[in-house]
Amino acid sequence: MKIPRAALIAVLSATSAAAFTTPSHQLASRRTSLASTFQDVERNNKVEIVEPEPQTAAPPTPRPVLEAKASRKTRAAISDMFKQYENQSGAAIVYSKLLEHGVEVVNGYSGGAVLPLLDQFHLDNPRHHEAGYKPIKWITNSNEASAGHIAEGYAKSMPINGPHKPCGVAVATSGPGVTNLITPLQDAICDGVPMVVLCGQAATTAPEDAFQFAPAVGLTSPCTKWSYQIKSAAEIPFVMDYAFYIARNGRPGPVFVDLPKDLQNQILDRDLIEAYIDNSLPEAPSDAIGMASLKTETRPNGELFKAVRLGYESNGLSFDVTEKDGAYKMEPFSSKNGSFNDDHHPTNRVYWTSNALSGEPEKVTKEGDLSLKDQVSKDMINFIKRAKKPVIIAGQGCNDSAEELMEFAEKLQIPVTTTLHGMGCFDERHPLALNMLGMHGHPTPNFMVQEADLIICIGSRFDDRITGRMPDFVPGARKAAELGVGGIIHVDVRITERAKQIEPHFFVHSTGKNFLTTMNKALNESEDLQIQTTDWVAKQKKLEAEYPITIPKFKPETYTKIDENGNELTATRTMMSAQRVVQELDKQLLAAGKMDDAIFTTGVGIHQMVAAQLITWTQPRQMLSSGSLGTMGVALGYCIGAKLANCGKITIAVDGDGSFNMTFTELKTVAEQKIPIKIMILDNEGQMMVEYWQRLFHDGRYLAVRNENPDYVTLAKAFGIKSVYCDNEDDIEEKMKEFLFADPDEPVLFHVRINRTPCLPLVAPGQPLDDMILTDIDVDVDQSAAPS
Ligand SMILES: Cc1ncc(C[n+]2csc(CCOP(=O)(O)OP(=O)(O)O)c2C)c(N)n1
Ligand SMILES: *[C@@H]1O[C@H](CO)[C@@H](O)[C@H](O)[C@H]1NC(C)=O
Ligand SMILES: *[C@@H]1O[C@H](CO)[C@@H](O)[C@H](O)[C@H]1NC(C)=O
Ligand SMILES: *[C@@H]1O[C@H](CO)[C@@H](O)[C@H](O)[C@H]1NC(C)=O
Ligand SMILES: *[C@@H]1O[C@H](CO)[C@@H](O)[C@H](O)[C@H]1NC(C)=O
Ligand SMILES: CC(=O)N[C@H]1CO[C@H](CO)[C@@H](O)[C@@H]1O
Ligand SMILES: [Mg+2]
Repeated sequence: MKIPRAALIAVLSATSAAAFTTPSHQLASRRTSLASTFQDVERNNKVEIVEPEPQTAAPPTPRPVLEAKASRKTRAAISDMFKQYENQSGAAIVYSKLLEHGVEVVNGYSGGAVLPLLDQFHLDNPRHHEAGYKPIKWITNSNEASAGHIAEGYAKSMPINGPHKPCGVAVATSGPGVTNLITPLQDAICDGVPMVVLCGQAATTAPEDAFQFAPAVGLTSPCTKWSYQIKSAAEIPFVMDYAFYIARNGRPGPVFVDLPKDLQNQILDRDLIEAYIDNSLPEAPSDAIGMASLKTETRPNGELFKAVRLGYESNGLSFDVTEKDGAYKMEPFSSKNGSFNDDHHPTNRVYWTSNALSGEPEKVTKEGDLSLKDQVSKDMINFIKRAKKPVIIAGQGCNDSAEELMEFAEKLQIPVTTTLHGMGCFDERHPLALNMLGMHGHPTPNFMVQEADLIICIGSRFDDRITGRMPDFVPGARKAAELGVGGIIHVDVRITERAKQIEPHFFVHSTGKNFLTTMNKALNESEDLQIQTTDWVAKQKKLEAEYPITIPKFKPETYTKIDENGNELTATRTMMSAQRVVQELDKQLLAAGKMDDAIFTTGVGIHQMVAAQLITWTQPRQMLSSGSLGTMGVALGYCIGAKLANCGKITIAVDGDGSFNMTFTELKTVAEQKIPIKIMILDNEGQMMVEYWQRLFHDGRYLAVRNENPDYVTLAKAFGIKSVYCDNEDDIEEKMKEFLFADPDEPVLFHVRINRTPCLPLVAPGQPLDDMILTDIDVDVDQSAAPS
């Protein structure tokens, strides 16, 4: 499918690109009708071209002519835009694009297939001489999985008020380099972590099944938002722009780019640019040709233009090539067609469904704008205002709107519970804070979510870890809905989340921030605002007093220890629980006024859930944990990444011995780069989370859950890292202080020997959310409940 070059070079409009974009919310606010078919009507209208008033009496130009003209204009702009990469190698363009996208640090590992790209990072590479920019910091890790986890930790914690949205970058070689990255990629797609992974690949000219070839795109497609192997160095500018856009926008996530070695070395000369524009930019998407095509779109002023459509045929997005003072930019353009587009351009629409939750087939639906003037929005505001037992579930989608959330909750006195990734979006020092809900949630939010008449879920996807058994989830809201006085409101940036787990009465397709700001404005303007929740908040206080999280304590014991001279002696100590140690950590950071400056990472296990429960979360993006995939071994990598992105913060890995054992080779990076992170190993010589399930569901037949650990203090020494040890309640205060505050500029490893305690409460898998195991006694559990 070749486009004749002659047709393209013809007339080029002398007018500049007249580039501008209209934010999608402005487009949305133009809608007024509530008809459920309105959107479709509008779509049909949109397709028609609004011709500008003809200035002379000339007849209107036929559409095909306009399209051809627009196509030439866009192709010319692309040609100009690509000039800045002329004569660069593929690898050099990749590096230039990393700089353009604000990348400051890259983690990775070497290998033959990635050498051209790797060479770009070398400070002696001539490209950096007098280039007028700060070269990207390259960090070599101990394996590619670590590089991925570090990139994730970086992205998860990177400040969100900078010029670029957060994103982590990892670089590796082909074959085993790629397969080692599968775990972080899956981890990132599960938890919505923006990350761009760049890997070498055997040359396109290599024989079949060449050395270190792996079907990288096939392997990574299921665990990325977009995975693509470049077909030419000429594609790289588009590939990199699209990679960063996709990773950072909509619900963020990972992207994989496969870079065959010959194409890393390919020079993008003028001929290649021209051949690309002529032959690889069809007028309709084609996965066979490449990842870019042109698409006819209409600007809000009615002007027809050709957008650059990037990505795969089925899931692509449109961009407007704009020019300002000779600098070209790819502005995202909502093509208002399809869920992939809508997932990246929230429509700010509100969808109301009657009989939601009731399972009745006959639904009445209405939709409108998220706006104070819109009737559907007004109905939603009234729905909220009259609730007597409302609860807000705040998820990661609130990570940039803590202030708005606080304003909203305070105005109506609505208690707020948070998911694992939402923790800190609502300051837990506030009386309305219910803390975390879910399988290991605090008892109070679990009880209150079940009893609530109205659930307002903002930026969370009703994961099974927070709902328990779905048919038994939110019985109170179901009952209230039957009586017409309550139900569910779900706010999500992805249209595809609508009714995925549970059908809401109102689905708001928007960001948490937009929703909360609109609600707060509406409440500011409403004169009859009455607090309906006084009894409900009183109930919260009562439940909190009645069902605190208990801190397991132990009696003093005598034990034998070996002193420095190898002599055995008998000594006394009081062992601690994970809960006790985390409580001390929390206490000291709060007392020192340092909580707002701390970022925590965890592995997976009871130490993770205990940290979630007992740390007083005060800031969004303060808890970096593998929530959805539950990846053991991430704590160290996340923590390194968090420190790289936040050098002024105290970054603390709260790790389990099993989790730490999986990835402690990364201590090498900590030592080599002198990254002053704090690593606390809660060593219960076992995998307590699994052990407890074996106790509950397999009659205590323990297998594969007891660890024989190395001496972590000696291990730290082997890497030249300072360490602190504690196994005794009597010492914990002082040792914790030393760990936290003694050497702020040095990495420290804190080995804490603890007793095996479970993390309670626990909602057994497949049980209703309020059916919690609260105390560690022999409990009567349903052994047939399939743990999952
Ligand atoms: C990579 C990986 N393998 C296996 C598991 C299953 N798993 C979940 S928690 C856990 C035990 C974790 O042990 P540890 O890190 O010591 O945490 P503890 O529960 O003892 O605090 C295991 C094996 C997992 N989550 N991730
Ligand atoms: C690229 O190289 C060619 C051939 O050496 C040269 O004519 C051209 O000016 C170069 N272009 C740029 C933008 O440097
Ligand atoms: C919208 O997308 C569908 C396929 O997803 C396509 O058939 C249709 O032509 C598109 N409509 C417009 C207006 O682009
Ligand atoms: C609502 O009013 C308060 C108090 O005047 C103000 O601080 C806040 O910014 C307003 N909120 C919005 C969203 O306008
Ligand atoms: C670490 O934990 C694993 C289980 O997670 C255990 O089998 C092993 O003995 C421990 N020690 C080392 C050095 O891996
Ligand atoms: C996963 C998620 O929702 N992350 C959001 C955190 O906040 C940033 C900054 O606004 C958003 O861009 C992310 O989408
Ligand atoms: Mg353990």
